Amino acid sequence: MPLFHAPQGDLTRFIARDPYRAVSRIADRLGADAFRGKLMLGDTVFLTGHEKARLFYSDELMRQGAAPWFVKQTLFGRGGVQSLDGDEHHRRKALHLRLMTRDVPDQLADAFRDELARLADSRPGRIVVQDEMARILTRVACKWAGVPGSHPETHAGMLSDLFEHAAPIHMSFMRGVTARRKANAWAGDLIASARTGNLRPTRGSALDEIANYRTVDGVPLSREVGAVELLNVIRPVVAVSAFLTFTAHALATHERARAAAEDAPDTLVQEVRRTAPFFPMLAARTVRDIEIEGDPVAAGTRVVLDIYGTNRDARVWDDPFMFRPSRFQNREVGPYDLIPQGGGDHASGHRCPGEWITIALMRAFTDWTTRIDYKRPRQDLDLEMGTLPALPSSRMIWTDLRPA
Ligand code: MYR
Repeated sequence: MPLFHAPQGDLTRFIARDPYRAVSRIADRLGADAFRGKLMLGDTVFLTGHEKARLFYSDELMRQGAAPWFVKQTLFGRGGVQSLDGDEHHRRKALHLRLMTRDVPDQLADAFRDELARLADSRPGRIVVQDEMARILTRVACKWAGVPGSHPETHAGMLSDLFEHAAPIHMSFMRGVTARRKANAWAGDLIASARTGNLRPTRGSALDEIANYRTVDGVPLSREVGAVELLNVIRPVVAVSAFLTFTAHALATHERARAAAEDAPDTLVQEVRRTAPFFPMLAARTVRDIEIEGDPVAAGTRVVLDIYGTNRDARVWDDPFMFRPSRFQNREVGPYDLIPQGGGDHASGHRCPGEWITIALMRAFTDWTTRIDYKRPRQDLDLEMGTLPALPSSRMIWTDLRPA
């Protein structure tokens, strides 16, 4: 049977208004987990659910030329690992995996725990969780990446703008574009200084490894691509602040979250990752003419995978719209079931190499919340579903923070 066509015509505005729920809403209406539609005037196949996630990560799809134009101007920049395929992707991905795995998640979590303890000891009268965590994580990420300077947190706003204003759905998109220009200049200077010897980053740090990296052709990365890759290491750590804000939001809105923070913190971390409106969807292109549901799809067609909807696939998750950390107790999670940071394999595919770092930082934050006292003044807890990421309106305000 041919793929259904979305009835709405070009879906760009529909998706821009409700980026997390639009694809699964159409899929539900059509009763299908794959359908055709137009996106930014181009023919597109939309996929949702764990079975179609498996297809999305097959070798019939590639990333080159798939990312929408705007993420190159903001979130990802140009020429980084996200846009590569084949041998150079493999080599660049191995670099990122080297930088982000082994004992790195634990190291970062330890540094983060120290910072959180200091924050509680300073007994701040009021914090905005999103902004405070972005500052702390910028400090942690820059130190670990070998970036010199005693106050790296001054870059937190610039780094946050890269992911908070990544898409042209609001006027504030220009903040994302400006941040990319400034961040590339900042990181490009660091790469250049590490190469000339003006800076001597710790051996094996991200700055050292990226400055000295050689492509499959044996040449160094250009200054701009080096900057993009250094930012690809630092920015996602700062972006974990959004997951921490979603954790604070869950604690404010679900009794089950508060119980799990005490008794089974790992399950809370996973349920927040499953439910948080963090990254809405991913894009790829077909490598060759293929068939989806028996319907021919031409080579080069854009294919979009719905992350938000896949994490709520009722064939995988009971009561998928319920917030229930206990669903993760004694549960094996398949590579396409829970994909807030991409699916499939970390080494060979495009799954985020920072996933373990995210989990370790969220776990440290969750534990910390059980050892502090704080008040939550009246505030607007609604998630702003029309923004990316869809943070709570208040960004989570806490007052009277102190050790318990
Ligand atoms: C990272 O820094 O790589 C992770 C940041 C995640 C931010 C999530 C929100 C931005 C999504 C905008 C792009 C949408 C692409 C279809």
